[in-house]
This record gives sequence, structure tokens and C-alpha cells, in this order.
Amino acid sequence: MSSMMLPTIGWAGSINLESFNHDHVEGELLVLWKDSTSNLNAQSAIETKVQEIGAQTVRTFRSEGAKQLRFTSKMSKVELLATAKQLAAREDVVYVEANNIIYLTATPNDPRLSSLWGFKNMRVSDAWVHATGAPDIVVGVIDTGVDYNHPDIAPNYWNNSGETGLDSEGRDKRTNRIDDDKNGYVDDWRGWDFAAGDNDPMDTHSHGTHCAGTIGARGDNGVGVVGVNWEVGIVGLKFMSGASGTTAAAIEAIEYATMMGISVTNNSWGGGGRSETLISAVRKAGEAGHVFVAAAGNDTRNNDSTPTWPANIDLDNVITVAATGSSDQIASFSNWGRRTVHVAAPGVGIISTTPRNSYGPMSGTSMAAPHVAGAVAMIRSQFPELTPKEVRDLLISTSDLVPALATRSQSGGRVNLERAIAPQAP
Ligand SMILES: [Ca+2]
Ligand SMILES: [Ca+2]
Ligand SMILES: [Ca+2]
Ligand SMILES: [Ca+2]
Repeated sequence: MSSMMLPTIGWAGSINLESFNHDHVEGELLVLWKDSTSNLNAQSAIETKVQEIGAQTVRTFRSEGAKQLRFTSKMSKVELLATAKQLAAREDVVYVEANNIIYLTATPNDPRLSSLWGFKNMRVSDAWVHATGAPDIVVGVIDTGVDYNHPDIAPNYWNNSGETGLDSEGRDKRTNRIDDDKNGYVDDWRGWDFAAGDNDPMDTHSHGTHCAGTIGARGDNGVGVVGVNWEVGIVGLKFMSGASGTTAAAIEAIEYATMMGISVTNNSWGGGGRSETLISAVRKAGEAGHVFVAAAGNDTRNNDSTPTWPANIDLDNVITVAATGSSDQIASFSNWGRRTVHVAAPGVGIISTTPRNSYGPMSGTSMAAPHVAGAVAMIRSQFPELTPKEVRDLLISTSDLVPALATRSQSGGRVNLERAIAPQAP
């Protein structure tokens, strides 16, 4: 026999290093030993080796006889990887890899998910198989402001890139009192307060923060609720101080949204009369591709015969939303309209974010509209080429028909996001 040792490299096993980069079970490896499928003597020899390395066999797999091993002493991830490398270097090992943890991609870990009955009816969880939103789709909440510090809102809150970073003199653009992006608003780095005329759209009520959470509370962050979109850009376009605002402030908010390329706004407000100025602002928004989602109103009346504004604005980029309860009935308070209301969505006992890190239920067509604004954002993330009218037609045509809702809106049913977002939908 030659005194030269054969190099062992060619005989040693291999390691699946990539598997260690994913979440994996502590203290466990999947190992295929050589001669795993041969006779009983070989099997018991392998069992002896398993014990020698301080492990136990949890399972032996049928195809090749690979084993799921669990080490008896506690091991850090670094120690587990070192052990795996040692095993892979042995001549009697074919391969070693980590036992990866597999997740259902469509189930976020937000603890209050189960209380969001509206998402069940609207098949939002099923839609999450296809999409969970996108941070570059920005939704304006034209309302009482948004608590941008809420832990379930902050991760999805929009920042104006033209008013962040440093200016030419090294000052923070957010606070330099200069209109860095020359859009007519000084330091509007997180939206605007069109009621007070300042750059702080903090919610001083709770209505706007609640709407924001339904559209896009952060999903899968282990906190609170989840919005229709796990990820999206939320921006507070505050036009109400307390619970009231003016048409003029609302118009300015819509024009700001149009100017800033904000894709969709949620408009859970109403009560004024018909305004030509408001209508022309919404028309301009539509020409820029903007979708204006409006609550149908809470007066238990037919908008076809008694107009509600801005819900009744008759333009292709307006989507008006009635509210439904958990059995897909029309909500007792909801306005409807076979001609002037487009779709219906959940709006009774809706749980969402409220200011100062809290959560709570609210009811109204105000809560139904953000379900649809959130749906529009997700449709936009999937099908960016659709016009506002095509987005509306998609939501109408993919709604679930419900006899009790047949005369309540153009759709004759309740929004089904899974059908709207499915790859073959448009
Ligand atoms: Ca500015
Ligand atoms: Ca500035
Ligand atoms: Ca303010
Ligand atoms: Ca959350």
C-alpha cells in the first residue's frame, strides 16, 4: 500500500449552506449518511454514529434514508453550523442541511387579525396569496389627520422625498423652512394640514387614523391589526379640525394629492352641498389617473333620489361605497343607490388603529370606504396600467352577488378582493 494518503475531499460530504441563511429549527440537521439504504447492520452502525455525535434520530425519510437529527445539548446557530460543517467533511456523510421553518405566506402574525370580520367577507386573506401591497402606491387619507406615530401606521407612513434629506447648506429639509421641492408647501415632508395651514397632519380626532389602519396598518409585524395592504404608503391630508372641515380645505387636499402623484384618496366625509369647484378638482385628479373613493353617507337614504356630496359626483374616477354588516346585509345607517353607489364593503364594528397606540371599533360608510381604497391600492400594485374607470369596473364586476344587496349599488353585491386581484382578473 502506498504511503501517500488519498485526499479526502473527493469523498467528503457536501453542505447546503444556503439552508442556514433561512429560519431553521434550533439544534436540528437533516443528514444523509453513506449506505443509508443498505442492510440492518449498516443501519445500526449509522445509529451508533448518530449517538456518538450527541444526537438522536427524529425521523428517517423513505426516499434515501436521510435522517432528521436533533442534538441533545443546546446549541447556538453558530455552533449548529460548525457542527454541520464538521459532519460534511466526513467521508461517511453525503450531505448536511438545516431543517428550515416554512411559513404560510398568506397569514400575517398580527394578533388582532381574527377580529377583522370584514376581511373574511371580502376575501382579503385569499387575496394575500397573490399580493400584499407595495410601498410605492400612496393613499391619501383626506380626513381628520393620521397618527403617524402609531406603531402599526408608522412603518407604512409616506415621506415626501422632495422634503427629506439635507439641503445644499447641510440643513434638514424637513425643518429648514424652505419649500425644497417647490410645490407651494414649506416642509411638507409627511403630508399637510389644510385646515390649519401647517405641515403637521397629526390626527386630533381618531376618524382619520381608523381609516388609515384599514387601508394599510402594517402587516406581519406582530402588532395589532393589519390593513388590506401589509405595505403601502399612507399620507395624512388633514382638512378637518376636530370633526368638521370646509369644502375649500378638502379641494386643496385633493389638488395636493393630484400634484404629488398620490394614486388614490379615501374620502370618508360628506354633508356639504354640490360644489362645482370640488367637482372640477376631482375631474382634474381623474385626468391624472387618480381614484377618488367616497363614502356613500350614513343617512339611510337612496342617493339616486337624494344626492349626497361628494359621493354623488358623477365622474369615472369616483368610487362610492355603501356599508355592509357581517351577514352581507346593508348596514342600517348606510345610504345606497342602484345608479349612484358603485360597490358595498364592510362597515359595521370595524376594528382598526386609533391614536396613541390604541385600537377600537367604529361603524359607518366611513369604514367601508377605506376597505375599498385599500383594495384600489392593491389593484394598482398588481395592474398599474388600469385607468380609474377600469379599476372601478373591476371592483364592480368581481363583487360577490348578494340578493340582499341587489338594489343597493351598481355591483349588486359586496367587494371580493381575491377575485379582483387574481392574476387573470382584468
Ligand atoms: Ca414643499
Ligand atoms: Ca423644507
Ligand atoms: Ca396641524
Ligand atoms: Ca400590524
